Amino acid sequence: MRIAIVGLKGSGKSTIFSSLTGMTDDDPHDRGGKRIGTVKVPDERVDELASIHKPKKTTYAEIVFTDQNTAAEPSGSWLSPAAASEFRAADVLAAVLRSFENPALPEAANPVAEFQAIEEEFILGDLAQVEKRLERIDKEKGTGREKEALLACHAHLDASKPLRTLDLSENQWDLLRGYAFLSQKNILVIVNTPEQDPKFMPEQLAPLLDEAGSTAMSLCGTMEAEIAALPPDEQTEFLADLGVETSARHRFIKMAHDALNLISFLTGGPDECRAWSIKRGTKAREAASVIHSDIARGFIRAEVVSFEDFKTAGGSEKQARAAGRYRLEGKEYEVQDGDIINFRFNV
Ligand SMILES: Nc1nc2c(ncn2[C@@H]2O[C@H](COP(=O)(O)OP(=O)(O)OP(=O)(O)O)[C@@H](O)[C@H]2O)c(=O)[nH]1
Ligand SMILES: [Mg+2]
Repeated sequence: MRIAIVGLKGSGKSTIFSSLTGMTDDDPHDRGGKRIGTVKVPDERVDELASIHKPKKTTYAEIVFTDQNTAAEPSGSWLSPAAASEFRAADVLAAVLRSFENPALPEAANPVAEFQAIEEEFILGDLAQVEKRLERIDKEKGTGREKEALLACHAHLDASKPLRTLDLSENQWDLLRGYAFLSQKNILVIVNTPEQDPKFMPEQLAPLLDEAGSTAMSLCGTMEAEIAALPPDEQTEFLADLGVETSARHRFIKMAHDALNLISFLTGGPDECRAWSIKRGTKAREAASVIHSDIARGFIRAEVVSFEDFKTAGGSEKQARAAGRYRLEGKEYEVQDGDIINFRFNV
């Protein structure tokens, strides 16, 4: 899953990026100054599966964070065309709101106003895109259904609402997929707090988040970036001083999984044991496409055993089979958290 860090200038995006990835400023940036950091999603089931199969490779589900370098932008805008196209490519956005005083900035901290400003920019950008398309759409044939969906988007955006709260059918969203609207993406909020009050959460934010279909956590970027750069065994003590139980990364992963309704399915064998993140409710064929589009295209059946059943059968495929724990499921099967799946396909 790709998560783009967004937020106004100087809100602490790069600091938050470091606290989540453990990377420091000295780590390499790409040519545009953008940084990319990959973190593993810890999963005990993958560990157990690997201890049984002893595979050549063990792979956890991953989150890839990106941080744009606003300073490298001639315009200095946090939402330059280059940044916007990076954000469009992300699955989810993480918005950093400044609630510490930054001496380099004229404005006092106002995290609520920052959230509103970010939403507004996304809504206006999407609105412009929709209007531009609507101006031309009548010249093309066979675009009736797309136009209908775009008009619904237009009315929603025109009322200053983000597209993620618009109720369209799955088919309609499919027609609009190519636009990669920014206000349609799930947005997770990180309140970047001052050192004196690391758990600060502005009260007025809750109703706005509710309305926007979003969730927030507080995180003191500067302190947690320092902690994240320490060896793991030294981190616990410093986190306890901050009054938090687990690292920024763990807390963020937990929030993302809860807010986005993510689950994992597993694949295991002598070559590789691996976890894959999907949304709850994903059907078997779509889950297969997360591994490879060929497996989805040539999908025949999913051979499924739950992790619990597999464990109960002594972690032995043979015993689990003998006990009738393996099921053959079709493409419409709704994958469950912890399913161990072997896809049968034909291409
Ligand atoms: N007190 C305090 N300062 C912070 C915190 N997070 C970031 N800062 C400071 O705020 C300043 C800006 O932080 P950055 O992480 O560079 O902010 P940014 O959003 O990446 O900035 P641009 O990329 O220029 O938009 C730096 O001086 C940080 O040290 C925090 O949690 N508390
Ligand atoms: Mg930055």
